[in-house]
Amino acid sequence: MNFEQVNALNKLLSSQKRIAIVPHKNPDGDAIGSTLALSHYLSKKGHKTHVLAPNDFPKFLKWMPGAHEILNFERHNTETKKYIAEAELIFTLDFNDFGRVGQMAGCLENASGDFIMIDHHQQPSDYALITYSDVSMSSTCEMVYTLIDSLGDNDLIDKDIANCIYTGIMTDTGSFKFKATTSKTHRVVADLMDKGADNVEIHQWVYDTNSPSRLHLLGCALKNLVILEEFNTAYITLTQEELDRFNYEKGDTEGFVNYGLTLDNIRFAVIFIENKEEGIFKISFRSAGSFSVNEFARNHFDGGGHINAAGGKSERPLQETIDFFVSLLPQYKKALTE
Ligand SMILES: [Mn+2]
Repeated sequence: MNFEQVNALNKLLSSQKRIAIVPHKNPDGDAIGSTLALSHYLSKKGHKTHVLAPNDFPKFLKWMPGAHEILNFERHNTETKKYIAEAELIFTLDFNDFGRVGQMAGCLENASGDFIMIDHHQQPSDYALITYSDVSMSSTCEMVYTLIDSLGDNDLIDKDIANCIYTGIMTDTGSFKFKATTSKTHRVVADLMDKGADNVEIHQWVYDTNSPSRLHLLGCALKNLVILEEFNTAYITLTQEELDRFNYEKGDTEGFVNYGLTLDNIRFAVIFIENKEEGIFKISFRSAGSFSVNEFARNHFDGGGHINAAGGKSERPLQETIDFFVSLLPQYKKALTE
């Protein structure tokens, strides 16, 4: 955060405010962790806050302090709309475009409160009074830590806030191994541990609570893995029928895409997951090195994200989607194999 932003934010927060805090649709550990951490912090400062999510989030994040008070637009539609309409400040976290909140977009577009964006994705839209955007950050959670610290409130970070922030940093960095993990990230994490973050337990609560059917679904996904050696690329498909067969629950496919990258020489990993209800294939892209999956997703699959992690979608049937995807690879051969 720069000096002007800190000043502007301090001014906005100098009197008690009614504050809405919004993560992106299908919120992950960073989205839930950052919104809850910010909510706990702002309510400690005397504000009235609420986290309002576009839809539900995975079970493995429900242990987080405050998770059960989150309202979701799909299930608590009237309450959510009302709260956002009446909010004086609206923080949007871990996304930078109203296209990322699904059906909730209209609600945000019509809101009269001032927006504050905190986000680490590329190419932020211009909707906020304060845009705190930093693509070099490991996670939005690390940015929330930095924000609290910049406002001179490091002492207000308690165990609950530390646990929320730790979770988002851990999940967004692949447990501290992705490129955006800096020495500063580790210093932040060290401070969070000093403040009581349950580092060992958080890892277990998030990663070691698999159901047998999720592991079987993973088995199915790995069986479907296709390797395109020529392009150092691997992709996985999962159809709705397969998801149903293994009692798919929200969050079950989290992380599956990364298995492709664990193969020697594979630099580009993709997973295509059918969503019959929406009539689309949701796609996750991951890369190792300088190949930008953000650009790839933006250019061809109506999506975006970061250099090494992005998402997108396809409205074509599976085989057409795959054929189209494979047809794109020759033009990227140099970037994928050099
Ligand atoms: Mn994030």
